[in-house]
Amino acid sequence: MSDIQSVMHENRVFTPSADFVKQANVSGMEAYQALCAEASKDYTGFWGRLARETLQWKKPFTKTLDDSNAPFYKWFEDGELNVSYNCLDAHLAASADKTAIIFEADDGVVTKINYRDLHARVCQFANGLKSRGIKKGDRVVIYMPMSIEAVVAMQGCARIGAIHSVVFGGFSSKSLHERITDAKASAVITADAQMRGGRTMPLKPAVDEALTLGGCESVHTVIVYQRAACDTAWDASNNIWWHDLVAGQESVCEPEWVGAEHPLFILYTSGSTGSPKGVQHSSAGYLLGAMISMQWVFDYKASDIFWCTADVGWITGHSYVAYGPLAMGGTQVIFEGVPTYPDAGRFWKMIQDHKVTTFYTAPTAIRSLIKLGGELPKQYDLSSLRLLGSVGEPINPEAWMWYYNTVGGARCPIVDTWWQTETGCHMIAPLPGAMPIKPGTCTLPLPGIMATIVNEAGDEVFDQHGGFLVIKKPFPSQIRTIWGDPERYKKGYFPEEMHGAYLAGDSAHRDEDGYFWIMGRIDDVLNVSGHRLGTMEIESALASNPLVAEAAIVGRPHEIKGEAVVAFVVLKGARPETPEKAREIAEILRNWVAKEIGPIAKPDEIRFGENLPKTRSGKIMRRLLRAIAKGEEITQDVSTLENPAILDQLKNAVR
Ligand code: 6R9
Repeated sequence: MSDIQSVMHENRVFTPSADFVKQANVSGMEAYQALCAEASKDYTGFWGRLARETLQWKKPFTKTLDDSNAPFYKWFEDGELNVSYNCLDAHLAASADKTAIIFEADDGVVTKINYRDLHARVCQFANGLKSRGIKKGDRVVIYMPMSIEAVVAMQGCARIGAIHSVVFGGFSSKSLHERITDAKASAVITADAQMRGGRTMPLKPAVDEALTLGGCESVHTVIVYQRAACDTAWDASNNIWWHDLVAGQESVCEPEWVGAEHPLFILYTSGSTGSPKGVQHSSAGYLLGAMISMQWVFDYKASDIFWCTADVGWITGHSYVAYGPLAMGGTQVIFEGVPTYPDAGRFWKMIQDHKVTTFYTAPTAIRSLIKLGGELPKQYDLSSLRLLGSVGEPINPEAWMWYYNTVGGARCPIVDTWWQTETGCHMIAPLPGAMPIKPGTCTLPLPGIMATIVNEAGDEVFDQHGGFLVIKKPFPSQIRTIWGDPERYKKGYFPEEMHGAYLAGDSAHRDEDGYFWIMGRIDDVLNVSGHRLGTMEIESALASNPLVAEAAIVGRPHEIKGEAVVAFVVLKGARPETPEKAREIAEILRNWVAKEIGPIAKPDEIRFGENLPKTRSGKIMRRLLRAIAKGEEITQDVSTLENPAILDQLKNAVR
């Protein structure tokens, strides 16, 4: 990017208000710096202190970090605890009556459950699991809709030391099968159906089908939660209704005390190549990360009403739905449905109705809600909000400004949180009462997270050209291994050139304040005529044009330039009706990008769609866009796609 001016120079800086700073858990930049200094001075002492102060231990640990077999790190290894105890029992003495979960169903029906009742339900369910012979170390696949029961299922596994692996309800039977067999699961927990956008979508048939695909002999139990009154095929040899499983079970269940390193869960995530990787997380280190980030980044207070919109099928739904908020003893909203049903005001109405204070969602949700109703938030009372969060991909400054002004009333700091399935919790994110924020940057690493940027040789670079994002030292919440494939873990995340640092797979650069700007996955960086271009930079340039709602950039091999830039664009208004009109707007946008970044970044091709192909977790599926850009037939699995029809529209678009 040597001679291209990055568009990610942001002059707008938002300093936290004096009131926010005053009440913040980490109050002021000096307080943040003091924590960083403590971590630099005595790294293991710092994490040891936090682990002692934050978690409740059955047996205290004596050694903080064992790095003798790096990169297979062990934290707090001889300590014993139980994650479900920390999330539930820990609050019973002081706040048994406090609401733990406010559940809003797709149809708007609201159910609240307090800590006492949630504890009892988790215990009953855990006893139910035990009654089926499920025990410590067994793997349990959870394939459920967003519900109180999904959280009960996860917590119930944690209570008996079973290792859960949640599979997002939008995955196909084939993906489910892949995960069940890789994890050699003993049981599957599912529901008859899920409700989304007013529709009943059966879930159990996918489980039934997965189990017929072979290699699932390990599964001896399928537990089915009844969500809808729909016909459900039944195999009496191993199927059991959730309500029958828990009927008559005791509402107390002594937790299984496990070692700090006992795997809490496996969560499958896609790598750049090959089959999905089973990211294995620990018990203590993982929970510490979830809790400490709740305190630091979400500035968690006992009075908060916290709402993270992520599905429990993703890491965000693990750390900031199933574990973090409960471990803090907080009240949280869980939502079954979709943001556009019955209309695009649903999120805003829910914030108003439940008096949400902390709202955490993804840029893609924000952008689509801007497109569907940029003025809608104004119709609701959003004055309960005090903090906003963003996760999943870089947030372009235009969407950031709208989120800040229209949703947050120019009053709420935005925490743009960079992290990954593998890191377990936030890594680079503002501590909102400490650092000034700027649209588009996730700012600075959390205290004790030694993130930096290096070149191909693993040497640190501090300039604005950027390089690979790495984390130099091990940290408690990190991935422990890839389930069943330690070699892949070692090779993929700790390649030799990185001298022992964790390679995140993202590229980034730092600005003059040392703030990190994520440029995209390493494989999303284009090389056009020898110039390195972040796809995100071009996307951001396009999105800053008043005509554009959303844009995605991919590379296509090009004879002369190495790679050509292909843009997929969603306009704010309707899609251009005629080829002439499409070409005219494309030319305007090409010139716009030339002006914003430089002629080198001008898209060679622009295709207009009504939307972009997205997973149900909201990530743009760039690999599909790459196939379309290359004119290839799409042979990949598209079962996780929210909107498959969009592919044909983009394939046939004029360019
Ligand atoms: C939490 C989560 C991880 C990848 C990560 C990066 C992208 C996530 C981001 C972000 C820029 C942010 N990513 N948060 N990029 N700014 N605030 O999303 O985990 O599904 O494993 O994805 O998502 O590319 O490497 P996961």
